[in-house]
Amino acid sequence: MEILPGDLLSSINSPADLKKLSRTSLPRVCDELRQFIVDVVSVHGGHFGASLGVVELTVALHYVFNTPYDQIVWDVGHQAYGHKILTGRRDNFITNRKYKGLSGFPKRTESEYDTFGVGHSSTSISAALGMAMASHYKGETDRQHVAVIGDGAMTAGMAFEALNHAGIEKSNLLIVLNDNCMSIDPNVGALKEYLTDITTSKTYNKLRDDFWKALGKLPAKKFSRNLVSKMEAGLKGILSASSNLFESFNIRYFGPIDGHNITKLIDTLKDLKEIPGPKLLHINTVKGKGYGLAEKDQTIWHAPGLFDKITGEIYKKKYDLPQPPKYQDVFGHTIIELAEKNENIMGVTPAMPSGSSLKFMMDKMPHRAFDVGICEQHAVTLSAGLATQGLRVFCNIYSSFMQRAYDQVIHDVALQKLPVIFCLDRAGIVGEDGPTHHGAYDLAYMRCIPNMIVSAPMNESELRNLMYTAQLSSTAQPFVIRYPRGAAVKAEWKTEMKEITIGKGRKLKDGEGIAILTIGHPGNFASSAIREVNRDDINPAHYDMRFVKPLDEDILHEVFGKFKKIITVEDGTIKGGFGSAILEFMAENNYHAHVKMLGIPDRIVEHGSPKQLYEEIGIDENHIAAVIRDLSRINIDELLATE
Ligand SMILES: Cc1ncc(C[n+]2csc(CCOP(=O)(O)OP(=O)(O)O)c2C)c(N)n1
Repeated sequence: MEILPGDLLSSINSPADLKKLSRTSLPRVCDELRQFIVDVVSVHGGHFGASLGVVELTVALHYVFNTPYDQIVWDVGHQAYGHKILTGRRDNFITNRKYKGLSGFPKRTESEYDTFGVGHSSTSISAALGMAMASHYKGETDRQHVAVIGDGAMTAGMAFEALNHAGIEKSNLLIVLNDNCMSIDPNVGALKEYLTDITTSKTYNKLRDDFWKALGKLPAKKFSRNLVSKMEAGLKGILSASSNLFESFNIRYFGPIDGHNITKLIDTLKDLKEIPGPKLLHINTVKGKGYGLAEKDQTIWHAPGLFDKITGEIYKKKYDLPQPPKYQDVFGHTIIELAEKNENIMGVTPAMPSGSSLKFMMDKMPHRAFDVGICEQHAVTLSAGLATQGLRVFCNIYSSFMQRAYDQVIHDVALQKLPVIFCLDRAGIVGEDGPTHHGAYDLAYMRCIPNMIVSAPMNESELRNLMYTAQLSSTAQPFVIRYPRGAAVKAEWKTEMKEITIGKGRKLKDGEGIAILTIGHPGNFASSAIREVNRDDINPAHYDMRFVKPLDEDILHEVFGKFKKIITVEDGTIKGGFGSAILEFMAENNYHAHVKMLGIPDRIVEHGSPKQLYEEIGIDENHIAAVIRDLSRINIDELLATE
């Protein structure tokens, strides 16, 4: 079905076209843009509510600023669909997040309007400040730099590090704080309360309106630093002590204004363009604006999947037989089961209660499970602090977001050998979110840390057993359990939990000629491949290693003693990952075998469906089967003689 943009939107191929339109036609542009996002996302998928919420802001920014000379940095970038559509990518937008299509996030190689690659949150102020300082240094005093950051992303330490610096720089930086009171789940923390206070303070809002009225009476040229400072001083003097966090960073605070009032936005942005130096505009918006259901249930409509745009029915595949649960749900239910028996258990998530399913425990045991905001570093050190007091914390962080807390993992947890349990969700290939979100590196970056146990379950009962083992008081070490996005393996997931000996793998199948060593969920791809090649009388052995650290040396001595052809399979980076660990073992023990390593190659893997990407990198069933067949034909003695 062809999706046609409205008349005005179809005439906009770049911001220059947008600027040709009269101000009075902009509300219609906003309507058409919103409709186009609804039309495309309902059929092709993607993030939803966030882009709807910034339609007016997007139009206003491109109308007022001279993009791409003026630079806009979108934080996270999941809200930048309108920006993509207005900047020459409208007709291609149906390829958004698809294999070889547009990225779901701004990306420098995709467009000159995408000033900075994003996906992980809270980088926009630092990046825009860097750009602004570069312009200042080069004497480009007319150049503007805008960071658009949500109230959720604002909770991260990195955003505050950037504010702290921005306040002493003279460069042209405008921070637009898009306050919709939501992260993916409802935003949390004192900052949220603070922003709500400002927004609802009657005294403040009256003063602010008077201030803006006064500004409106002045010709634009008169907006000298001095004049505005004087006027602000009057305003600030009357404000309560709690009301100017940003001012205390030496950043001028403006707002809050209605982020859906396009006229007001344009007037305000125009005014702010005339004011040099760092400043922050606080706007209030509604996530999902214009699509009733998305306004109402903002978490579900953050990224709802495909839906019927008329009825709002979110399509769910229907099956006759019960289906395997998601790994995240197995985690979410299992932690409650464990916590019911072990009163020391706590749960921590940095802003992903729904995504990690820790929400189940937060609802049931609100004093023992916490969302701490988009603050991975804090989440890790907080867990370490709790662990010093004898508590067993399951700190659930997406694998790629954990990259941000690497120092905390080493410095605060591993060095002190604190028994924090890291559940790394979305490990491996995540699919449509692409390279910023693939959990490619965790096996490599965790296994090089002393004191760390690093494991990956091949299915849901293994996940439960690992979780059970990790919380036992005899396990007095940091413990990583990494598992992928999406469905586990068996519908009957609620198996009785059993202790697993740490560092012990499983021989799934004996065989001849070739041994396949796997870690985690891709073991299932290998099992299917083995069934496939069995038809040709090829009979490889299969070991699910379970642990990358410590490695099961008994199994490995058996394998290297018996087999000269070995295949390793992982859904992590080959360099430094599981396969590398096997090679290290081989070298350290003077074995000599041909080892073929399958996993994520040493290049950036782009976005696409997990199936497409597994095929591309060659860890899908068919490719593993092909590698087994190839290897089975090789004369190993000749090969090893040449290696
Ligand atoms: C470092 C990091 N942690 C977590 C996420 C997951 N994430 C994506 S969007 C989002 C919420 C962002 O909220 P906000 O900045 O307020 O934007 P909104 O979606 O409300 O427009 C989160 C937690 C992320 N992208 N990066």
